[in-house]
Amino acid sequence: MPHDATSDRNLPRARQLLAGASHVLVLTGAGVSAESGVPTFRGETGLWRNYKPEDLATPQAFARDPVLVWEWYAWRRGRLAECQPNAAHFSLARWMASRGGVTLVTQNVDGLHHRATRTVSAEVGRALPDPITLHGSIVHDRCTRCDYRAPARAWEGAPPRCPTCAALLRPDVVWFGEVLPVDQLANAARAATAAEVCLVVGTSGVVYPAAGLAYQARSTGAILVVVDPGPTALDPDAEMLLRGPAGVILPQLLT
Ligand code: BJW
Ligand code: ZN
Repeated sequence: MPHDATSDRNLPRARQLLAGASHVLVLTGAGVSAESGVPTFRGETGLWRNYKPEDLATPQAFARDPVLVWEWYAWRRGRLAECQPNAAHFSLARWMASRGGVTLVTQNVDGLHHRATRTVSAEVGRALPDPITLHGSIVHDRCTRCDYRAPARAWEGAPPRCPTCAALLRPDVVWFGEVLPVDQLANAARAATAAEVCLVVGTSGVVYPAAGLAYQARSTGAILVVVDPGPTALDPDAEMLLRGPAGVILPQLLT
């Protein structure tokens, strides 16, 4: 995919900014996994049977029609099973292994950052910190009644039920109108406040409170750098736009 010429001009400056920053917040969204084959939410590829995520990723949708919502998640889990972390996930993980002071916060539920981090941890022979996950994990289930949580198991026919209390299971993700995991959000907010540079990659920047972290970082002095092939809601506040796919831009930026 071609990218904007301004990216080429901005890249050396952005690289310098990052190298000089002792605290960096990296905030990622669905776009970072697009080149792995994971559909984004708000692009053409994000649509499933003509439903928007706002129609399905809510507790109300699940209460109304758990079969429909489970079918969506089963479809997505099936696609994800074929996907691997891409050059963007790996260059981020390797960059984090090469320096301190970087906090990786993701809205993604696909676990691809974790997988890249684990691979790079094995390469460098030490455990790198896990990314902060704001919206949960699609590869885990949890109970709608008790505190059962476990890796997702395949199911056929009726939606799965809790082995402990027999209530309906649900994907372990955060839906619209639900609160984000308190510790993860607090740690992300702390990193936003400390950041000298906030690098935002592959998010439309329309879902809160995640998008608010970029504004929070900026309001406490961070320089905002956005990497995305398309326009995002954060662009007007960004000091630097790097237009292009994350899998192309990040390996050049994070060296
Ligand atoms: C590439 C690329 C390539 C393409 N390389 N880039 C304040 C103001 C207004 C509203 C609210 C507010 N505070 C709270 C709200 C309500 C709501 C909200 O934000 N609504 C807005 C939509 C208006 N937020 C919530 O309800 C949150 N809860 C909460 O705040 O609790 C307290 C509260 C409740 C109620 C009222 C008030 C307070 C919860 C949000 C949960 C979001 N959940 C989802 C689903 C997760 C589970 C699942 O996966 O099924 O999270 S929705 C979906 O959107 C998912 C994503 O993480 C999230 C963000 O999407 P993302 O990552 O930005 O993807 P896209 O598709 O939008 O963008 C992709 C980008 O990639 C594009 O820019 C492309 O150009 C780019 N791209 N290829 C790089 N190769
Ligand atoms: Zn249960």
